[in-house]
Amino acid sequence: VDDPMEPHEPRVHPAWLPPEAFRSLGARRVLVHGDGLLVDTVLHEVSRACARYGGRVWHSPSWDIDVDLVFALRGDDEPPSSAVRAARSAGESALTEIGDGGSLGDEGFLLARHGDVTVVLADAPAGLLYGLFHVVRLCAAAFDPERPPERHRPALRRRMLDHWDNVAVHPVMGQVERGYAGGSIFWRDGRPRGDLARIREYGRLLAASGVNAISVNNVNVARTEALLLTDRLGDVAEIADVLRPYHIRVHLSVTFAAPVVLGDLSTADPLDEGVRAWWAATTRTVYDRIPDFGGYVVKADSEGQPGPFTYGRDHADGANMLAEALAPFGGVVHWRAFVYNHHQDWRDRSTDRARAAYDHFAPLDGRFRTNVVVQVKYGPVDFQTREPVSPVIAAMPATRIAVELQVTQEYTGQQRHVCHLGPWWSEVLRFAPWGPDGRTVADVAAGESGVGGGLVAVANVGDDLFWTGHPLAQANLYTFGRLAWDPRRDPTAVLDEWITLTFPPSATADPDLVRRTLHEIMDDSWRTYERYTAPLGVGFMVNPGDHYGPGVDGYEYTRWGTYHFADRDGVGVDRTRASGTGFTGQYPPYWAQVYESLETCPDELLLFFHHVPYGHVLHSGSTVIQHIYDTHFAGVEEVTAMRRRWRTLNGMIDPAVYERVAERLNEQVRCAIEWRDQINTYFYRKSGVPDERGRDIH
Ligand code: BDP
Repeated sequence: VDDPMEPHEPRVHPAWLPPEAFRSLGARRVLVHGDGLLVDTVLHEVSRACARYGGRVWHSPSWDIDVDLVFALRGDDEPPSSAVRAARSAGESALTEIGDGGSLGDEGFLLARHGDVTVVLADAPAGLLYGLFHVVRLCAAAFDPERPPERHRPALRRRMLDHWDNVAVHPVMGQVERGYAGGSIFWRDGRPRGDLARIREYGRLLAASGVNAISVNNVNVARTEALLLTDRLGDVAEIADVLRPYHIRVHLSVTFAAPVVLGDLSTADPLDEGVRAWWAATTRTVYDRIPDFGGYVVKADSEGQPGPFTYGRDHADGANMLAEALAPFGGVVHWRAFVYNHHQDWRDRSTDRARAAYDHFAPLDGRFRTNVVVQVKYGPVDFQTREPVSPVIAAMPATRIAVELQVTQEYTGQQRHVCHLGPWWSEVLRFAPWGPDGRTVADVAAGESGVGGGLVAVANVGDDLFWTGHPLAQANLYTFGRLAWDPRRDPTAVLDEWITLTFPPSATADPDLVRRTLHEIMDDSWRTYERYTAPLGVGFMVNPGDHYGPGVDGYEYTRWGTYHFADRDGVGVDRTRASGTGFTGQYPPYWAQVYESLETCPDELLLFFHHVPYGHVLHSGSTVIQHIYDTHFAGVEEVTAMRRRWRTLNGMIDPAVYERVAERLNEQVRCAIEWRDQINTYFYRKSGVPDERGRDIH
């Protein structure tokens, strides 16, 4: 309990990086050369593994020793130990061999073998930390004499998680908005939760997946949360102190109305001198307390949050004012592009929520300061299971863009369903908005010469015993970090890493069975989820409010937007230029054309872009209505198979994990059947077209 490095709550089940994951470091002789907070973290991690598995560690020794593993910073100093000198010079030649003698960057590292020694070399301490976790991931392979040298650098500079955690319990949203893993690990009932060991453990998990920034409160900022910026800043500083040893910078969601709410000013007008001075002074105080503070996250003029519109100003005016306050300290504003009219008249067919972010933001390109990041949800609507990529991502070449994903499974089964999102995110990140040979979404997030806005995701962690409610939902968190580090990674390979780290072979009775079974259950689980829920990209057929379970017409006649337009003849939203809302015209020409035409629009997005008759024949050869029936039956069968497979792991893994997943799979089967029956029945009744295979639909 006294050692903050030891998970002190036996009630918390390990996520990735249980102690067994460090077994390959056992019985090794390790040398760490370098100084500073992050180097201390490396030392501490290695010492802990050595204490458990019988190795030894030296910190910058001044004598010669034989070692198996060296962590060293590059530098001009003459280290007394020949082991360090040898490691450095071997590292330099390896870099030349790779064809890149240049910089490893702030966070990159080199892994190379030199004789019997494994060398991790970095320009900066963070590189050593990431190098350590890489060695752990590789297990014995890191010590393979034949292993060729490898250089690793993150593709994206900022890899960030946004916690939608409320400090006080919100009457509707609870402690964590869209949280499916219990309460917040940061806050409880209006105060800090005070469990710093847990936060530190969380930081460690995040660092091992590559995350380097975190925002600690909800984007919907109520008064208690607003106070984090001023009166309660100490609470934020405490979190920052705990996460700093894992190279994680803390950001804060702030309310645009802060000068009024907290500062007793009569206005929050971004062009008002008094308001600017208030933000400048407040921000200075923040940096006095937290020198490496990351910056602000802002949801403005969106779903009822205050913003610059009140004063006749636009998003650029608002964002630039905050950016000006942060600039002297190197901070950034993440200004969210999630802006749309949530008071629509559903009878008015000319409004289209999908258009809104582009209509608001694209005209502002070029007006944002360089430390503004416009944070864009991956799709034009709202974190659905399937959407096209947001056209905003390609529309603002002169703006730093961050792409926002949702790790918390609001619309993808709420951590009661297995839904591994890696393949979906990978599709989004590899999507090339200007056409197949052009730059990808990941390239935009990386930016020219690395100054892009990065990748952000809404977090899925809470104070739950398994961190994420569904133990298998941890894989989404891990995968997010790894794809943010390298968006070209194969998501199945990333999942494989997570499986090995979470269920280390040494800790399971039959590691091959565990691995194979988890792949069978998880690899395609996002597509399975898609099959039994809303069809062909139409989205949003969920229960209003909590967004769980089928609610086919749940939103159809509400002010939040209209999503499927099903009638007796057909279904789907006409978003074409020719006859619909014109949304397709927001894409660069290649995709504008592909989506505009029924001939070329991909099946999985058909109903997002087109309103078609039920008998419309898809590229797959099936009609729309038959596709709906078939996929819904198939989805339920796949979920039933998942449950059957999971049962073969009984006795092979931690019984508590086994039971929790087993219980949730029962719910997933129940809910998938409910989805299947409601969707199939709804469309059968609307269309009157029977299932050509004569299955049971009423
Ligand atoms: C929606 C959520 C809502 C969030 C909003 C957002 O339902 O709780 O506040 O996104 O991103 O999907 O701000």
